[in-house]
Formats: sequence, structure tokens, C-alpha cells
Amino acid sequence: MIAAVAGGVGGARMLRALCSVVDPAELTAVVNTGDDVVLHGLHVSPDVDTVVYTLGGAANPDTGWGRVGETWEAMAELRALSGGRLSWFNLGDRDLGTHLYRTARLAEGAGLGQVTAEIAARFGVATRVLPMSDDPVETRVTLAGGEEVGFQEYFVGRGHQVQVSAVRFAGVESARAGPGVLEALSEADAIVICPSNPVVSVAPVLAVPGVGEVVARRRERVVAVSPIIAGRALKGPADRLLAELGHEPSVVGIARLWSPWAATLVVDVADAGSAPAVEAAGVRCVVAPTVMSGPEESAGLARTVLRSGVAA
Ligand code: FO1
Repeated sequence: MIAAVAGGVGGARMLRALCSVVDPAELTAVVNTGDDVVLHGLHVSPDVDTVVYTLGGAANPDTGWGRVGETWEAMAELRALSGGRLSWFNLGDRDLGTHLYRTARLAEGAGLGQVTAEIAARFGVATRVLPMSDDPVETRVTLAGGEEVGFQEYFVGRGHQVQVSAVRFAGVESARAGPGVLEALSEADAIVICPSNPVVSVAPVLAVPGVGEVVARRRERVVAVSPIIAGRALKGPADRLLAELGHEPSVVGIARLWSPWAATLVVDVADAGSAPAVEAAGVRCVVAPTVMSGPEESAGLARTVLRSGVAA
């Protein structure tokens, strides 16, 4: 059994790669819910949905989030009605079905983990997709001017083009790990920290009481994949966020960040020269191609990751 900690698009692609080399039913994904947002009265779980759609072969390949073959009739109507005020976050027609279902089931008293299992079953996903918590945890971002906004307001509303001075996970102190999360992490032969945004995708999962502790306890079996290659994030604002929050936006910064939790860090061949500095941070460094540009490259990375974690 393999467990993985994942955020949205980068995490989902790592999970899909792992599924190409192990039985998908042997994989459990623990997914960030700090990005969750209530919009138009609907509970949207972007990272959970991105993982489910990706593993179910239903994700939009261009964006990585949302559904393939999506239509946008409801959004167009909402845009026309509100003059654009209420349509800043794009919810496609098919995607809306997911949010309607989730919201209805939560109102009926089901937990987020249970509802996620139901949605995953509809997409034929054999991997267990576990939200990090059934309890509300909200990633809040303080902008350089002092204003605090919700994560999606920063990420989508402001296009993550604004400077950030702090990030916090509101509610995390009293959140309980989701059903099955601690067991999966405790029993896994290897734990993979996916190349998701460290600050806003992986950190909230590790901040859930008990989760960070069990990952740290299993450190020898934990393999992280660097989301930073040659100082840059392939997608999204991870490099800028790291720098703005006082971390080095490099594989060495990632090694320092993950050293309490991960014994091994996989870095891209472009960062081979940083291997000694990664090891000086107390983390075993594995150098391999990490860009998941196609199925073969993705499978190659997954094999490297599993070899590094299971053999530890
Ligand atoms: N990302 C965007 O950049 N713009 C959007 O309008 C947008 C809508 C959206 C709807 C549903 C969903 O599941 C994800 C969506 N995302 C959108 C992606 C999301 O904001 C980010 O991928 C994550 O929260 C960061 O991991």
C-alpha cells in the first residue's frame, strides 16, 4: 500500500503517474481541502475534484482542473445577470453537477470523505481519495498591503499576481484527520509527498493535528518530489510564494522545508549540482527527470519515487 499527500494539478498528475506503475487500488491519496470554497451556496473542493477527475480520466487536459468537454452555459448566464461580479470563479456545467451533489449530501449529514468516495465511484476511480479532514479548514492569505483574503480570491480572483506576506490555515487546530487518513499513512509501505505547492497545498495537510506527526514518524519511508526545478515552479506561484514567505525557492529550500517529514527528496536532473546542498539539509537526494511531459516520463518518475521510498 502506498500513500500520497497531494494538492491540485501537480499532485493529481503524480498520482496518475503512480497509478500507471502500481495497482490504483493499492494507492491512497490524502488531499488538501484548504482551497475549498463556498460559492453560490455550493461547496467546491478544487483539489479533491482535480484528483478525482484526473484519476477518472475526466479532467480538462489544458487547465488540469475542471472537466474535459465542459460547457459553460450556467456561467454565461451568471455573468450576464451579475455583470461579471459573480462569475470570477469558473464553474462549468458538468462540474456544477459535482458541486450540487456534494452540497446536497453534506446538507443530508454525510461527511466530506464519504461524499468524495461516492463521487470517486461515479468516475470509476479505484484509488482511495481521502480529504485531509471532514472539518472546515480555510487557507487564508495576507497580501503585502495587509488585507487578508481567502485562497481562491488570491489564486483566481487576483490571478496570484499580488505579493503575499503570510498564509494561515484557519480552523486547522481543531480539525480532525479525515476518516482513514491516519490509518493509511501509518500502514503505507511508502509515503509520497507530491510535487504540489509546498506552502498552500502540502503544508495544510501536514498541519492537520496527527497528520504531520504520523508522517514525521514514518520519515524513513517518505519520499518528496520537488515542485521546484532550477528555481522555478512548472505551474503556479510556488516559487514566488516560497520567496515571499522567506524560504529559498530552490531544491535546497524544499529540502530544508521537508526535512522533518521526508528522508528522501527527488530533484530534477537540472538541479543535479545542488545534490550536496540538499544532502547537507539532512535529506537523501535522488536525481532523476521529474517533468511529467508524457506517460513514459511520468511512469519513469513514479518508478524512481517508489524505488526510493519502498527500498528505504
Ligand atoms: N483556476 C483558475 O485559475 N481559474 C478558475 O476559474 C478556476 C475554477 C475552478 C473551478 C473548479 C475547480 O475544481 C478548480 C478551479 N480552478 C480554477 C483551479 C483551482 O483554483 C486551483 O487549481 C486550486 O485551488 C489550486 O490547487
